[in-house]
Amino acid sequence: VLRVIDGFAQADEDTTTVKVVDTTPPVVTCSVATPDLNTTTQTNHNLTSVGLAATAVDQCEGALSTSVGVFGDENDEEDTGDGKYSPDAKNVAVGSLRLRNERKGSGDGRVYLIVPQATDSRAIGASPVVR
Ligand SMILES: [Ca+2]
Ligand SMILES: [Ca+2]
Ligand SMILES: [Ca+2]
Repeated sequence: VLRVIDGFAQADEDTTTVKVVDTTPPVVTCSVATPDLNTTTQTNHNLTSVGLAATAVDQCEGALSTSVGVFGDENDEEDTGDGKYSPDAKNVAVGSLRLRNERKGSGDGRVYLIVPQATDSRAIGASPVVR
């Protein structure tokens, strides 16, 4: 009900429809417990849990589920110098993500890019970045 009151305190009522348009993307926050695999173990080609945590909250829709994308700056299929190990990312999801602890012997070190993403019903995504 829409109530209108004029300057003489006379009121009238009518019904109206208020349309709520969600233009705010969900807010995604994330962290990794083990940002540097080298400090915990040698580059032994093991898949190591990095302790990825991420939450997504939308103003209109509340908590949303978060999907995860992983990218590396070295070719997964390439021989690192002492063998070929693939895939370099397993259990790709919040909480369970494991990354292969390796680097190309002749390279400058490997950097993984982890991109958690959440999308609300208006398909607005958010993608912060953790390395
Ligand atoms: Ca939204
Ligand atoms: Ca590999
Ligand atoms: Ca590199």
